[in-house]
Amino acid sequence: MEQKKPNQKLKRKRRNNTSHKTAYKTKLYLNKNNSTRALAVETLKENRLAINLAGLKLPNPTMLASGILGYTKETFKTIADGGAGAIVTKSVGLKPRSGYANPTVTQTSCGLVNAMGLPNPGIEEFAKEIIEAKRVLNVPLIVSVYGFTAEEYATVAKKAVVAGADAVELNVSCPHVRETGSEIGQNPTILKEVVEKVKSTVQKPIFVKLSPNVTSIAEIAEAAVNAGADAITAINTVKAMAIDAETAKPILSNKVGGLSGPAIKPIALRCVYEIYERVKVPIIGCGGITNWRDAVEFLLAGASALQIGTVIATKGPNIFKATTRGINAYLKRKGFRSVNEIVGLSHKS
Ligand code: RRO
Repeated sequence: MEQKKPNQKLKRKRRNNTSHKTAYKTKLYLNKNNSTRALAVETLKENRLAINLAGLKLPNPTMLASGILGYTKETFKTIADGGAGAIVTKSVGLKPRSGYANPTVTQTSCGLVNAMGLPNPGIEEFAKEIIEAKRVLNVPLIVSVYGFTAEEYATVAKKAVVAGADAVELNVSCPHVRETGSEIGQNPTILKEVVEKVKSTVQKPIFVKLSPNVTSIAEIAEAAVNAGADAITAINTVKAMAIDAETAKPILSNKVGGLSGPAIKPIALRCVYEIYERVKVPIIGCGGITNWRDAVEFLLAGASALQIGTVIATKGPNIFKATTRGINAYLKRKGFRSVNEIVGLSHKS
C-alpha cells in the first residue's frame, strides 16, 4: 500500500525538532553539568531569534525606536538590559536645538501626539555620549541623524560614525519641523541627494526612516534604496493634532504634531507590506507595536526587525524581553527554526 506523504509544515516541524535535539545533545555530551545545560538552551533560543540586519548582528529583532528616550548612555543601557537587540538614539543634528515650547506631548485615546521640535545637544556634544555608550552596550548603537541640507546629514553621520555608531538612521520623516524631516523624505529627488551624499561619506550601514504622510511610501522607499539605503525603517509618526474643548485651542504649542502608538499600527503594517513588495533591502517595522503578536504581524508583513517606542512609557523597558519571548514561543509552536523564516510570509499566502 502507498504511504501517505506528511504535509510540508509537519515535515518542517519534524526536521527542526531533530536538529534542535542534535545541537542540544552535542552540547550536553561535551559538558555534562547543569550550568552548561542552561547555556545550551539559551544558545539555541538565541539562534532562533538572532538576525543579521544589513551587516549588524542583533541577538533578537527588537530595537529601541528613535525619539523615545533621550541621549544618555544610562538610558540606552537600561533599554539594552530590558532585552532590546539594538538601540536607536533620538535624532541629532549639526547644532544644538532647544525644540518647541511646552506642551510638546499629549495623550489621546489610542496613542500619543508629540511635537518636540528636534531638541538635541548637537553632534559635537553627543559624540561624547556615543563613545561612552559604546563602552557599556553589548548591542549595536544606531545614531539617528537629521540635517537641513545633504551636506549637514553627511557631516553629522560622519561624526557619529567616527564616535562609534554602528549604523546611522536618516530621519527624513519628522512630520512637523520645516526644511528637514518629511520635507526631504516626501521628495524623491531631494531624498536621493541626501542618501547618496551620506552613502559616499560613511562606511557603515545607512537606514532611512520614512514618513507615512506620502501618496506612495513604496515609491519613496525605492528612491532611497536606489540611492544606497541599506535598510528602510517604516514608519515615523502620522501627522496629527489635538484640541482642548475647554480652552478651544490646539493643545501642543506647535499645534500640529505626530501620532504614535496603537492607533498607527495598521497604517505601519500596510506600509511595511507595500515596501516589501517593492524593494529587496531589510525593512525595520515601527509604529504601534505593543506586544509579541503585533511584532509577529510586522514580521509576516515583511519586516526583518522591529522598533518599539511609545509602549515603553506604560510597560517599561522589559517590553523588549516580553516581546522576544512571545516571538520565540510563536516560532516554536509553529515549527520554525529561525525568525527569518517568517519574514514576509503573509505575501506567500
Ligand atoms: O522631535 C520631534 O518632534 C519628532 C521627530 Br524628530 C520625529 O522624527 N518624529 C516625531 O514624531 N517627532
